[in-house]
Amino acid sequence: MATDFKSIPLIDISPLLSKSDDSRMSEDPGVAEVVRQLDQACKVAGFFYVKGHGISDSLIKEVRTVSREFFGLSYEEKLKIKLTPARGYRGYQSVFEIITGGARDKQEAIDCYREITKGMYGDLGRTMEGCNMWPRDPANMKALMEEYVNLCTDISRKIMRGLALGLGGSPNEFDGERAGDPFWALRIIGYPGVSTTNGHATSENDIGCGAHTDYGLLSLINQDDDITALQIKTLSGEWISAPPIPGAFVCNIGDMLKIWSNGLYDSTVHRVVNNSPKFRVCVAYFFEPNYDAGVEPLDFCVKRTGGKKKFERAVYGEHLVNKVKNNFEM
Ligand SMILES: O=C(O)CCC(=O)C(=O)O
Ligand SMILES: [Fe+2]
Repeated sequence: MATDFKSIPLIDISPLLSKSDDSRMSEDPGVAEVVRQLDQACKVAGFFYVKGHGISDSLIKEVRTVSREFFGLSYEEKLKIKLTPARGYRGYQSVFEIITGGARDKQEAIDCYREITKGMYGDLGRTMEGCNMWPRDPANMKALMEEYVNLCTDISRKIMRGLALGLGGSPNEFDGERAGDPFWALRIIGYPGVSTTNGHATSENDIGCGAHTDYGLLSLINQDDDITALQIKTLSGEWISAPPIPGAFVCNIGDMLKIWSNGLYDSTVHRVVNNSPKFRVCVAYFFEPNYDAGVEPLDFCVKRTGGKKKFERAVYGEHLVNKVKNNFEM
């Protein structure tokens, strides 16, 4: 559970990344310090910034620039890659088509997921089967985003090793059947500014993304450098802003890590309100469990939390499908 934190810690993860393929990583003092900071951040806020992640500033910016170019296309052009259930809920949705917690969001977005071929997960996978939808223009968008996803997956896997150590497990706790083949998601999001309407009347304090927790394990948020719009809820109900730190990701933990850790780490509620006149771009990468992973409190986490499982077992793919089916107005 998030406490009454006042700011979000910034963590340099470079010592962790350089050692995370070493089976004796936990003995390294640099790794131990990163683990201590990650653990503290997850217990206090459920949110942290990371720097020293190795993705270049220029790639981070280009990902947003190309996204902005896409959102600048005509509505007709964007609709050519429209999200539909038949396409496995992959593709573009326009402003106010996306629903969080029952209310419409002032955002447009392209949703992508790890691709699932027909029959790969049987009935469990059917809803999400499909290929990602990329526009003809900008021509480099597909290749750029695929490169970006690979890099984010690699960093996330390594941060998860740090979190596994923080929880008191072995570094490889989330490899293999749990999240060795992560069902990652990428949401490329545009939030219209106040009165830049895209055909809709909009006003101040319109919610860009309603209050929610993320579904999976770890999210990496790449947000515009010049607009503060992401807000995080503290225990007493106060909203704290997560202003952009150029070159750094905002990271937060999701519902599945809450279950696996038996609540040692919680998924913190957050929302987005773009009260600037400018159009805000955010590219959010989500590192998730394997699609068919069964998620239940890990034994060593149960021991550390009084010996009782606080959460029921969930199957990640079921949890996701449940959420996705309620998120769109089709
Ligand atoms: O736009 C942002 O900063 C965050 C978006 C978000 O929380 C989400 O898509 O889950
Ligand atoms: Fe989120």
